[in-house]
Amino acid sequence: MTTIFEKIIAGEIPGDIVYRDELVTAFRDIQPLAPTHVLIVPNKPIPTVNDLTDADEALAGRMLHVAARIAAQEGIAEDGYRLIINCNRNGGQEVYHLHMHLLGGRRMGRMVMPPQ
Ligand code: DGP
Repeated sequence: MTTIFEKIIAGEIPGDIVYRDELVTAFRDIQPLAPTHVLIVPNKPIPTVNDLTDADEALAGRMLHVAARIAAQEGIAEDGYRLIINCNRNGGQEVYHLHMHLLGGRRMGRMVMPPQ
């Protein structure tokens, strides 16, 4: 099933794209949780981090490297930021196209909520 992220990558629906190369695209989250909230996504549709294969190691590394480059572009590298990949239900994943959240521009607080 095609996700909303595939449509943004293909240019079929608008996205505030901040970076693109042959492996990944990065665009601003539509519901930002911090002054900087960018999603770094593979150009090809990989549903979750569980679905990465040996052949995707360069892609996975690129996602991390691009996140750091965007953090520098956004001026948040020195103060710091948080990178998050949610996986499946317990991870809170909502869109089943692998993506890394880059969050910064404010103190991010505790890493996870304590059990409710
Ligand atoms: P996750 O819970 O990790 O699957 O995060 C999905 C994120 O995707 C969530 O922060 C909101 C964002 N999102 C959902 N729909 C759209 C959209 O149409 N455009 C953009 N830019 N972001 C979206």
